[in-house]
Amino acid sequence: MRLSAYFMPTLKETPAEAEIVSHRLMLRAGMVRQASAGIYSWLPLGLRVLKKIERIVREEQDRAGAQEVLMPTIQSADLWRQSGRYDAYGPEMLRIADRHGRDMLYGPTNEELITEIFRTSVKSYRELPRMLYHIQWKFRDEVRPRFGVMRGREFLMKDNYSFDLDYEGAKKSYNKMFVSYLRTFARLGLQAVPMAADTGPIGGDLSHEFIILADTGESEVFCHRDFLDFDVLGAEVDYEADLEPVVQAWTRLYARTDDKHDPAVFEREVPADKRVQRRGIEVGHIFYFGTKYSEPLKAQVATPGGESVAVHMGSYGIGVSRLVGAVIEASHDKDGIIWPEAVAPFKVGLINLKIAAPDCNKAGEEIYAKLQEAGVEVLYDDRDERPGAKFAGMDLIGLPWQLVIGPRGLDKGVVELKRRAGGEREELSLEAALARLTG
Ligand code: 5CA
Repeated sequence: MRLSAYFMPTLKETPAEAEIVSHRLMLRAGMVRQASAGIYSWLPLGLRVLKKIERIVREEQDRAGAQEVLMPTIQSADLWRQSGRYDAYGPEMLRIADRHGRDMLYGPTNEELITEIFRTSVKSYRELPRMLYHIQWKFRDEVRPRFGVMRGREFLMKDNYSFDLDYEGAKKSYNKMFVSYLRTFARLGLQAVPMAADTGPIGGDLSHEFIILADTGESEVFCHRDFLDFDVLGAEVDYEADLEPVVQAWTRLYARTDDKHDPAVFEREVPADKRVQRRGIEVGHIFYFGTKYSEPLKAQVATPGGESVAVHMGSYGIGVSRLVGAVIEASHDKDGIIWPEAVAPFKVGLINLKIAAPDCNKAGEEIYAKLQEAGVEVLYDDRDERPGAKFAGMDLIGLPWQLVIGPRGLDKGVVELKRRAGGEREELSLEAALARLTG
């Protein structure tokens, strides 16, 4: 993509309304525009990141054996009346009437609808287990939408729902999601800590929030260092195997947010050299809720003995749009965003310092073409602008690599390669630079 033709309306000034760094940087980098409170339009640069996150989330759901569906944003109120949540949900739910005066709503979540789909389709234990997920926009009329896409009113969520014959089965599904979440966040370049969460009236110990660590995160996190040292992606995962020992190994380690942190327990359970205190952001939530929806909505299957029983369910959410902000909170510096390679909108920013000079122009076009041929996602700054503005702009949007072509380097036969994350610069031949970026 040529920057001269790219729709990326960056801002020079820091927008006054943005309270946190990710919100400021997303606005300044031209990733999103606020449409109304807590509701955003995604511009090309932001949308590329959202799509990359979505793709990784999808791949890991598929890998764990979940199947993708797509449910609508608008739902009928009827099912929510049956589950009892139409009244319970309160003013967070956006209620709409259609032209016939029928009560509709913009879905804040999809337990009811997926349970209905399941109820009318599955009759026997033989068809279990099942995990069905979708990636869809939700609406929650939050009292105080803030922090940009981190707490929006309209936001993109991956929600998965598991269906099993009994608690033991549901626990297996839960464990699969637990492990797949660790993999998902690691692939996004994030450090995630699973944190036991309230299960409410259902009880049990099957609810975890996944908190990613970011110095600017909303909540204080206390945890065991082993959470951070474990190489999640290095470990082979067999989703058909018994994952209970893996999940046990993680859940017995201490991890609490400040509201549940007990210093005495922390000191008793975690050796001094393993104690970590950081800040974090909730990006995922997994939850076993048994027959809470299958009972009232009558989602039953026949057991091997011929008896009819309500299925045991769980739901598993990831805040896909929140993650865009969360990644920035976890990875930025004073100059701008530092994208982990897996979610970067482009891998390379190609900076041409002197577009007007014929040799620079020729070299720029050549490198741009070669990178594209090699399938490298590259944003080519081919504008006639001051070098300072080009460098600052590239640092702001945070692409992992910057490749700089200038007249002085070309005379010596070299280009400069800069890694955004550490700031290291290296002069090398064009061939060597290409080999590095395409390798
Ligand atoms: N149905 C269950 C899980 S499938 C559910 O809705 N869980 S949740 O309420 O915890 O939401 C799942 C995830 O969505 C959260 O972990 C968070 O990452 C994201 N999320 C929730 N509310 C918002 C919001 N207002 N803005 C952005 N992301 C949100």
